[in-house]
Amino acid sequence: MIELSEYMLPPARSTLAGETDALFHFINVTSFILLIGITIAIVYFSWKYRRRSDDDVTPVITHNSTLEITWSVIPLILVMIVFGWGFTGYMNLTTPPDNAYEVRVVGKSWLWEFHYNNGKVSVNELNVPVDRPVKLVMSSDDVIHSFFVPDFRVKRDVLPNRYSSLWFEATETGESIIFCTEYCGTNHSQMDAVVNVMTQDDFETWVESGDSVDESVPPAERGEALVSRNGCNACHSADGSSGVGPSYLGLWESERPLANGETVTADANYIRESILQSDAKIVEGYDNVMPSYQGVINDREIDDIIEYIKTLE
Ligand code: HEC
Ligand SMILES: [Cu+2]
Repeated sequence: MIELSEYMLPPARSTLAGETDALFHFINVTSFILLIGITIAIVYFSWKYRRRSDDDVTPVITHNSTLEITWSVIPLILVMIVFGWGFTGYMNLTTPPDNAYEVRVVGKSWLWEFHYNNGKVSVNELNVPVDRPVKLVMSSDDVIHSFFVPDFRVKRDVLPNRYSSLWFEATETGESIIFCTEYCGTNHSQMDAVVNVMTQDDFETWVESGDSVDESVPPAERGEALVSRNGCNACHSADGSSGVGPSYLGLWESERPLANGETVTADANYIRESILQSDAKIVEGYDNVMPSYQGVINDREIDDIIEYIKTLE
């Protein structure tokens, strides 16, 4: 079975992945055996009972109880096995252990926010401890998204106005990919993130660390890193090309035409407002799709982002 998994599936990196894979292989292998058996029977019987002469007459057969019971009971048993196995697997996947570490997940078009229990927030990077159950409590700020980690074999829809949850326990450290698997608009295909599984100690250190600023790095460079870490680049470019959102190139202190006909100067306050209350002023020609970063990006970080935008003239 392990060989089969390696051939057909991504690596299994959670405690329940093995069970899910085993059921998947059971269904595949039994279907394959039945396919071969039935095909051989069809070919053999067509040959054995072929018409040999013109006065070959098919005998009248009303029924054959043994045969009928056999072909009803065998599939019934198979279906019951698959049902029982699938149901216990489903229950295990939907019932997180009591000691699970909880992380709040917010899906937004088109990024993932992760809120930890001490107020720490990360964007598009979920950090979790290895060998410890983690429960995700998820909701969406806009449309339906879906949270999928192939390596963990977990997937669940993320809905607006309602919580959904899933849990997993990672079995090895390293990175795995998170996909959004519910088509959610223009940049859906870029709505991916990573789960970074760390040792318990590394995780404690990371989650306890304040958002300390590395003073040795110039502010504009920190800003550039922030813009990439917070998923801004999915919609904004630094080279003048416009994507879902306008480019940062030449933005600083330029006159911005707004959708309501007014014009504003792109100063520090305007950029700050654009990040925290993205729907306050909409740039003409663009849709109001930028998520709000209120509670995700703090003032120090906004300063750094502004310094970065200033360099793009
Ligand atoms: C989902 C796409 C998306 C993401 C992600 C996004 N933005 Fe935006 N942003 C937009 C769109 C669209 C506009 C123009 C409409 C508007 O004003 O809301 C915009 C407008 C802006 C503006 C005003 C720009 C101008 O030309 O006047 C700034 C500044 C800005 N975004 C910064 C950011 C930063 C910083 C981030 C990351 C922390 C970010 N955006 C993430 C889509 C996005
Ligand atoms: Cu999505």
